[in-house]
Amino acid sequence: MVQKNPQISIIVPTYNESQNIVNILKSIRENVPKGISTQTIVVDDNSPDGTGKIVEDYISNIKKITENTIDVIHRKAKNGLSSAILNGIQNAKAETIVVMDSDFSHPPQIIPKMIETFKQYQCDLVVASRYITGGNIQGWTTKRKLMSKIATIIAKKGLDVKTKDPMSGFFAFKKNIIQELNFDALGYKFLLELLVKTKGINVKEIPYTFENRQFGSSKLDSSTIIDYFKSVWKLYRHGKIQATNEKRNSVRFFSKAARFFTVGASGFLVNYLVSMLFTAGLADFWYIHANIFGIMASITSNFVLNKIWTFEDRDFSRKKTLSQFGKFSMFSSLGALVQLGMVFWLVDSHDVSYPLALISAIATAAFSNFILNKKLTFKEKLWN
Ligand SMILES: Nc1nc2c(ncn2[C@@H]2O[C@H](COP(=O)(O)OP(=O)(O)O)[C@@H](O)[C@H]2O)c(=O)[nH]1
Ligand SMILES: [Mg+2]
Repeated sequence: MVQKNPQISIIVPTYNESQNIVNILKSIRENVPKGISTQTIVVDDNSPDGTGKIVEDYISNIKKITENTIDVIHRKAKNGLSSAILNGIQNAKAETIVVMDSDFSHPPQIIPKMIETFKQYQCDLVVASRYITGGNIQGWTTKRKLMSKIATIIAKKGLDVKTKDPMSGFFAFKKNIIQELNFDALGYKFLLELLVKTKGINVKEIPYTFENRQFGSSKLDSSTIIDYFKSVWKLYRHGKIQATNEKRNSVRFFSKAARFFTVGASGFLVNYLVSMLFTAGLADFWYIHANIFGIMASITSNFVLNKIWTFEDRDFSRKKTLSQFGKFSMFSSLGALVQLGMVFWLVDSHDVSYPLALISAIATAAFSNFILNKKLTFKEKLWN
């Protein structure tokens, strides 16, 4: 007989949850509406307190109900909550996946409401939310509440996430929305990565009260917090890259050219200020010497701004940066020569007025400098 896939897969990651796991499995079973088939997947990271074994024993002792199965994934070591969730997802057979903690902070009574919400709103993702009307947190210290709030604000502002509780660990989604996505699964916050990496999905939040655990202890520690910042940074970069990829090549080309010219203009100012400073301010240099400092300062500031802003290259490893700076300075000097030569040639042999000759020469030198630096200094393709 061919086994039909369950309707819902429920992923329950555990690390040292020996006092909670059996009760939560029972409670999940009791709360899922009758007639809905489930696959509960416990993902245990070789808990020293024997959680994995407890689940195995529980599975072999309970009466088998084919509509409600329990699987357990034993991982070798504590590899983090997000990656445990991802592992669970990879083993989920159902189209609808619920993710929840095993310590009763996420009340299983909400699961039927999640199922109802999918039906009612035809949505792709249901988030059980602490931060919408009707939602609440009980039993957390003020410090922990504050940490959660700050992390939420960082996520919402920094990553432009609209969901009110993007840090929720209690959510459900349709499997098809994660097709073709690659997850870093770093740290604690799988939902946040899901929200950032999916596009145009229909998200619905439903309120619930998070209650701090009665048994066992929290696994959140300083490394979790560091992982959080790492993952926000990664997701931020991800968003940036996506946004640039979406723009048409021509738009990107000209916006970079515009940045390059803006930097060039700022170089004039740096050049002027530094030259003045060395003749009249800091020191009393001969004006030609002062101007050499001015030129050097402007080439350096132009280089740094173009590297960081125009070409968005944040790799400051010493060898690479020095070689880029060498090329950049060379092209800048070359540009100056081209400019001089062209002005001379236009004014002298073609009777072009000096202002017009100067503008054409500056434009030509700046544009060729842009092309040379794009291709050879920052090693970008010309047209993207
Ligand atoms: N498999 C696995 N589960 C984890 C890991 N870290 C936390 N968990 C589980 O994830 C859930 C939430 O963790 P918890 O310590 O309660 O975090 P808190 O509620 O934010 O204090 C619990 O069910 C934990 O057992 C991990 O590294 N691996
Ligand atoms: Mg907890």
